[in-house]
Amino acid sequence: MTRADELIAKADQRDLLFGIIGLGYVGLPLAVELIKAGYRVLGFDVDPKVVAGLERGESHVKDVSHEDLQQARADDRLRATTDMSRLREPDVISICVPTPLSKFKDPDMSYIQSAGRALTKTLRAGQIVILESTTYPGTTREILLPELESSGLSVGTDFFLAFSPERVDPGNTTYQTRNTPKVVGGITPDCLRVAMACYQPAIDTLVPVSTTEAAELVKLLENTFRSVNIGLANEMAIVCDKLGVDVWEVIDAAATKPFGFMRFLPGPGLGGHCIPIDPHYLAWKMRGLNYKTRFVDLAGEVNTEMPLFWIRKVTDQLNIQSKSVRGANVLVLGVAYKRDVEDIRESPALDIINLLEGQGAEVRYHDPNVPELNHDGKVYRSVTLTPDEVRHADCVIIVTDHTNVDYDLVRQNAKSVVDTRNVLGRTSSTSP
Ligand code: SAJ
Repeated sequence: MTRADELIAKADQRDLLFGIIGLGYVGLPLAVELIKAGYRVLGFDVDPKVVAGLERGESHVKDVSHEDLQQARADDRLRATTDMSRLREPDVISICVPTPLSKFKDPDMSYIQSAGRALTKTLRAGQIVILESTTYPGTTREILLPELESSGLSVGTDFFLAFSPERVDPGNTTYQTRNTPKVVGGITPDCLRVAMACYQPAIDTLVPVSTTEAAELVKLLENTFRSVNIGLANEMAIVCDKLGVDVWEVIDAAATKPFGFMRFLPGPGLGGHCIPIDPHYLAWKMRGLNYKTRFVDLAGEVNTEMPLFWIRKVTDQLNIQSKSVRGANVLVLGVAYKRDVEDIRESPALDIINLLEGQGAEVRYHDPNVPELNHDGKVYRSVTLTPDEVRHADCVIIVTDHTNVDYDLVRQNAKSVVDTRNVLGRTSSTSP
């Protein structure tokens, strides 16, 4: 029996110990799903607070309830550690670490590289390593493979290596880890076979592709698709503004086309830790091959420009009141990067606050999901949304269309409103 067959047989018997490096919004939901499928999981994280919390049965990930965690920890099937020397124990290791951008918008591969180095120290025959972090095409083959083979073991015979992009949409109650189809690509055919067998009990639909590069590109295509289409919607907002046409009416009417159209909406810009980041991984890789990914770059430019577009609208509203931006009171309504999340990473609200303060405005914010904001070394606290607070503002700019905000209170009391999400245009009630 080959090592691949041995691992597949163990997966079939659920007699595998699954290791997960990185117990965040991707790793922890995956751990819970694997345990529900009958596996045991040993989680690895560099943050002792995360490990201690999990050992106490406390979830730090919104999509994983304490009950889920308690259940997973029953009969000791979920353990967590910071001790990377224990990476020899698991038969399968999924790497779910961050892949941010450096300040020069280049891929920051440091998390993947340190996971690779830790794995090389403990790699043993009969293990499979699966990278899940979003990254540029070629990472698995060019970065991880040589690192792991520096152990002296050979891929496809001693150990196995695959790429399977995470597709977690935080807060999505319809699509979660088990029922979101999972793309898998292996360095060798046996790597693919083993990876599929390991995931199969925990994931409803697996989508094999021919190489790890194909799997890496699938994820980048998915998120670049969103960035480019959101960029088009934002450009339409600028076009309609110049033509004096209501862009929301135009998009709503276009969306009645039952085929060949997909609705995207203009907004304050692009936030989150996926969509503004992932396309830059592709652009960076292609620059190295002397190809300029013009669509990707242009969408990024249009999306990045949107905070400035909306600030001009604030200036227009203040002008109507014969007020300059300098010394004006502006209330920013919503700072999270999208509706009903508490995440502020890459949020365009941060750019809007910078631009307003840069022109001398007095800025306050209200966001029921973000009670405190640490930004550029300054601490802001969310103000309570009251008629007086709204009346105190010379202009209210709606940046995030949370459903738990009383927009009627804004409609009735604001001197002026800049509505980047067309919340007031969409609703007469209190939520979009
Ligand atoms: N946005 C717009 N207009 C739109 C849609 C989004 O301005 O029409 C803005 C949002 O406000 C946000 C940013 O773009 O600031 C990104 O929004 P998103 O809806 O793409 O949400 P994300 O960043 O949470 O993206 C995640 C991604 N999931 C993964 O990477 C696994 C993405 O692939 C999903 O398609 C997306 O969730 C989703 O569909 O909700």
